[in-house]
Amino acid sequence: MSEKKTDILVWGQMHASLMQNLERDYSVHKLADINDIEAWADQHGTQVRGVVTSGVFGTDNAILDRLPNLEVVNSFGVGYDAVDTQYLSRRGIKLSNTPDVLNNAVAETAMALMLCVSRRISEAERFVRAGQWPNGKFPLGNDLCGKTCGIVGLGKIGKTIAKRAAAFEMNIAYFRRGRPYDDVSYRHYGDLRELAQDSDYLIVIVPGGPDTQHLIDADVLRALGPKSFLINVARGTVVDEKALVASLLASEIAGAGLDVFDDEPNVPAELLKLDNVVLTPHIGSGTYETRQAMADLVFANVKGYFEKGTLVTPVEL
Ligand code: 8YV
Repeated sequence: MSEKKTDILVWGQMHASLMQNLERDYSVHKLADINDIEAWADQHGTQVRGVVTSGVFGTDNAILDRLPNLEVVNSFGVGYDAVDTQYLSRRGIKLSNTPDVLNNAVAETAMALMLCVSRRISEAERFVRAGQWPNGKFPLGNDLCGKTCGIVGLGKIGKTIAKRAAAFEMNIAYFRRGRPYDDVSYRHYGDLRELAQDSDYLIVIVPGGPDTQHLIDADVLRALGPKSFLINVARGTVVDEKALVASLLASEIAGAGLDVFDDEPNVPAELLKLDNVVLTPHIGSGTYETRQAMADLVFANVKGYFEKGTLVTPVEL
């Protein structure tokens, strides 16, 4: 007789190959298909040993409370701010994420947004499509070459962005509270306002969560100034969105490239009307190659945990 498969609760629509792998080897319950969570949990809650979710879906403690034998949460994405790590730690539940495999894709998204806002690519394309080219010339943009790229959060993705921006002959600077990193020679700022003041492009790539909530506030935006741009590929929570909208409407900064928002998928209506803002729907890691690598890494973590008792990329709780 074949062994009973381990029960896993999958939080939402996941990468197709990950779902295929999970459904082949595990007994998969899909949260999206469950209408009455209480009734479902009464029947299956005690069997569930694993949860598979994403950085965007996160988890909900009220649901996790109904899974008394839960051992592990495997999350698709590097950011896990939507998971209550203190809760997991209290219950002794392990967590994995997908670091490293998405460094390049997110860095490329940051570069794309930076190029797009500096050279007004989206606006220029709208100009051509609207048939405006025969009526006159399109306004000029800004070089990246020779400008200062200020990076808020010089972690693995931040360093990948720095390398790519350096290849565009930008000057690289970064913000880190306290001491500079020993392994980089980029200019260090311990004061975020000072970095903003000296940056032509301020790229935000710190983890989300309470520690970085509204790190980019009205003061930082004012310091950035009317000739400089904000790029956010981190989390919407890191930027005070109301302050950002106000600052854009008052032309206190030159523009913004935003891949993440406070209340995704809702984007403030004011931003939709602005030509100097480029808006993308949280596509930072969204390439075929990277999403496949992320899906494979989530599955390797699930397998690693249930077959060998070890996670490939555990989050220290
Ligand atoms: C999302 C991300 O997790 O890795 C992260 O932190 O924000 C993204 O990669 C991914 O889009 C979830 O589907």
